[in-house]
Amino acid sequence: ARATIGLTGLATMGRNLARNIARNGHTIAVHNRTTAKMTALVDEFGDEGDFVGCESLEDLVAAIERPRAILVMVKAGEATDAVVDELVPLLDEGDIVVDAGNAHYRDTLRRQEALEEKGLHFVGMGVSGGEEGALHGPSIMVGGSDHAFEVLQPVVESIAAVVDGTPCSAHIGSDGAGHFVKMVHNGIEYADMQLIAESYDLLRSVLGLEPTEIADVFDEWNGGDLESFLIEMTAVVLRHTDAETGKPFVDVVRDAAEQKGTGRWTVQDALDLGVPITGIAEATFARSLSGHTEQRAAAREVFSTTPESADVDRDTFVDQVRAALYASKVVAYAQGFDQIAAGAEEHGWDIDLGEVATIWRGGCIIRAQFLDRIREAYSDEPDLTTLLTTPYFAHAVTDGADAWREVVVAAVRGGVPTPAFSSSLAYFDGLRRDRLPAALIQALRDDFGAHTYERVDRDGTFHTRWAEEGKPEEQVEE
Ligand code: 2AM
Repeated sequence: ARATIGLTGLATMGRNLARNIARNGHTIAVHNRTTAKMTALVDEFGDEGDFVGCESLEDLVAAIERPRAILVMVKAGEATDAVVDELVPLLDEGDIVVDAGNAHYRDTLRRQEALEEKGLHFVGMGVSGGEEGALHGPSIMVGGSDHAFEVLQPVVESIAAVVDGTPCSAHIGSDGAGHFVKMVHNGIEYADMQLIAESYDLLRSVLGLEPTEIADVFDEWNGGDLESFLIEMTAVVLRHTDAETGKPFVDVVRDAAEQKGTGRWTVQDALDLGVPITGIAEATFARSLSGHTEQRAAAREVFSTTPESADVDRDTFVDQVRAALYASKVVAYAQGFDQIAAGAEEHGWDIDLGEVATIWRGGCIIRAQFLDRIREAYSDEPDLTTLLTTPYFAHAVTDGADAWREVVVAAVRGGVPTPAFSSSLAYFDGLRRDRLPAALIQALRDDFGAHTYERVDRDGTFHTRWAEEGKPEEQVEE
């Protein structure tokens, strides 16, 4: 046995991770169900590092030093279970099986429990950054035992992206914590992209700008607080011309957004936890709406509209959209971090939220300057109630509030749908309101369902029996 680590499943992500590991000086044993993919990797990239090609899982297991660490990079779901089941009888106590795919964290919880019973360690490793990240340095969220993390740490830290000398990898917590945080990361990515898409739509529909002009706006934004991978990429995509037609690329792409499911998982989980992640939820629903092409065609026929461009000053409006985008982004992240905090509480994970922000600064799709501000906020105050009220973000939201309203008004008036902008503003207004109409909802619930209510002026739980014929109204304490 001479390999430090093993990996089975050499599709694009697996192959790139294996190359990244080898390039960083670790001897890696590689295996794939279809052997040709393994030999192709070794033939093509063998000179990048020290690969041990293995034709069977038995060979793979035999090639790795103990305690063994084996990355499983097969399709999420049944394939992962099948491979784990095949591996388990070949392993020895203390060995570590790592699922570095996009598993649902509940599957990770289940698998961890099953392997723990057999004296093995199961790690759910969230890897963000797509194919490029996997090869050049992803953001890595590890969920598993301390022992497993200690064994994996040298490899994980050497392959992760690095920002300011700090690797973008961390031991998030036990069992499903890594995949959970990766899930919320993807949810935030949905919100980020939806906010960018709404900004683009407003600049195009309200101001009548061309995609290349909007690309210039995004480039400019990328020089400020909004600096991030996604803003930068938006400029690149908007400037791109379709080779076939010569049209702006964005105009030849069918406008039905797809999803692999992590946004949906995030929303489902937030509903269970009772955390209002309105930005992520609206982003997910906006993708669903775009995909309902038959309903859209039917609605277009009956309610045909062309969004009206408004008579607004270009520079003023561009800056208002920037402020609205930033304020809405602050809300989306505050909500996402709330969900992580709630998940940690629910599952008993000791998650360091500042560390989560730190390891998202590089490698992953939502990498951004902005995350440094979140990191600072949590290092100043680890038990923060909401990111919104920390000085830096409070300032951004308060400063941008007027612009935010102007943009939402312009959108509503012009018939440009901005669900993420609007719902984020509603969330902000909801949080800061002195009295919410929830009081009326409680009163109604007590009226029709005897669900009881509390009073503002004294403790206790009450129910009001409303006056009936011959009987006066009566409040009873429950
Ligand atoms: P393959 O090359 O033999 O198809 C992505 O599909 C990766 O997961 C591929 O490496 C694929 O192997 C592997 N994979 C999918 N289902 C699998 C299974 N049931 N057992 C083993 N590997 C599987």
